[in-house]
Amino acid sequence: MQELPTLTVSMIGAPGSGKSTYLHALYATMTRGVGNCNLHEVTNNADVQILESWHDLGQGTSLPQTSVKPISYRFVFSREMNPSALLDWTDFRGGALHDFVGVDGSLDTQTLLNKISLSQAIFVTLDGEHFRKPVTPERREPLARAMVTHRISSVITETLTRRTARGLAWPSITILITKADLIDWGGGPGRTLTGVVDEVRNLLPVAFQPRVCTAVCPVTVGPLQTLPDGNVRPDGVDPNDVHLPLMFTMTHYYRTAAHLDDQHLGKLAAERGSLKERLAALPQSSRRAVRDQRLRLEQELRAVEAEIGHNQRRYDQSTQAISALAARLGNLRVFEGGSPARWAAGRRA
Ligand SMILES: Nc1nc2c(ncn2[C@@H]2O[C@H](COP(=O)(O)OP(=O)(O)OP(=O)(O)O)[C@@H](O)[C@H]2O)c(=O)[nH]1
Ligand SMILES: [Mg+2]
Repeated sequence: MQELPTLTVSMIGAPGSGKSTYLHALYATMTRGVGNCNLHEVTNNADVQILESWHDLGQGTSLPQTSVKPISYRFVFSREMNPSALLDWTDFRGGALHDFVGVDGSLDTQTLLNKISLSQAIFVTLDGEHFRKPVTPERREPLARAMVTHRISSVITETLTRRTARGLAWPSITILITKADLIDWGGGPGRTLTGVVDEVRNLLPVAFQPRVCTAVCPVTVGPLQTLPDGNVRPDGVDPNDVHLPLMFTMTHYYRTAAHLDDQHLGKLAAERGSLKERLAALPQSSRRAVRDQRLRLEQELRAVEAEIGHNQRRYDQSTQAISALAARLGNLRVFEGGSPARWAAGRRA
C-alpha cells in the first residue's frame, strides 16, 4: 500500500458512555460509504470481527465491556476510492481515564495518556442520558463526576501543553452526545441543541478556549433497550449522524495540512525569488568559477520548483477535500476559540 499520512484518534469518556458501540456503528456506516467517503480496516480479520459484533448487536447481543486490554484498529479513510489517510484508532475502557498512573496504576491508563498526547483528533463521549433534563447549576457537579469531565479536561489540557512544547498542531476535539435517541429534541419542554451546547460549554470549558477547534454532535446508534439479562432488544439498531464526527475530524485534518502547506509554499516562493535574483546578478562571464556558480544555482532552483509543485498539488488536494467534506457537516456545531466557526457556518442540512 502507498505511504499514507497517519492520524491518531483517541476516544475518551466515562465507562458505559457508548464509545465501543459508536465505533462499531461508525465503521458499519462508513464501510458502505457516505458522500463518496469510506473506511475499511487494514486487517481482514479485524474487519470481519467488527462487522460480526455489529450484526450480533442487531440480533440483540450487547457488545462486551472493553477490558484493560485496549483494542487497536487501523482504518483507511478513502475519498472517491482514493485512500488518503490511515486512522490509528484505539478503543480504551472508560475506566482507564480515572485510574492512576505509576507503579500501582493500570497499564492501559499510561498507554491511554501517551496515545492522547500523540493524537491529531480527540473524541469525547458524553452520555446523552444526562442531558435529558437541563444541566442546571445544582446538577452540574454530580453530572460532571458521572461524565468524568474534570479528568477529561485535565487530559485535554495536558495534551495541548505537551503538543505546544513540541511545536505540534493541536488536535481537533469532537464532543459526541451519545445515545441521542434518549433525548426529547421536540419543541416546548423538549431539549434544543443550542441549550445542550451551552451546558457542554460549562462542563468542558477547555474545549472552548482560544485556538481550540471543537465540534459538538449528538449521535445515536438506535434505541438500544437493555434487557434484564444484559442483552439488548433485537432490531434496535438504527444509527443516525454517526458519520458526522468523522467528517469534521477529516475536515480539520485537511485544514491543518493546508495551513502548513500554505506556510511552506510562502517560504519556498521566497527562496525561489532569492535564487532567481542571485542568478540574474551573476556577471556575463565564461569564467569557470562563475559557470559553476550558475550551474549550482540553477540546480537549486530546479529542486525548489519541484518542491513547490509537490506542495501545491498536496495543497490543492487538501482544499478540494475541505470543500467536499465541509459541505457535509450537517447537524454539527463547530467552534473555534469558543465562537461558531465561520468556515462551517450556514452549511447546516
Ligand atoms: N439507547 C442507546 N443506548 C446505547 C447507545 N450506544 C450505546 N448504548 C448502550 O450503552 C451501553 C454502553 O455502551 P458501550 O459502547 O459498551 O460503552 P463504552 O463507553 O464502550 O463502555 P466501556 O468500554 O466500559 O468504557 C450499552 O448497554 C449500549 O447498548 C445509543 O446510541 N442509544
Ligand atoms: Mg468500550
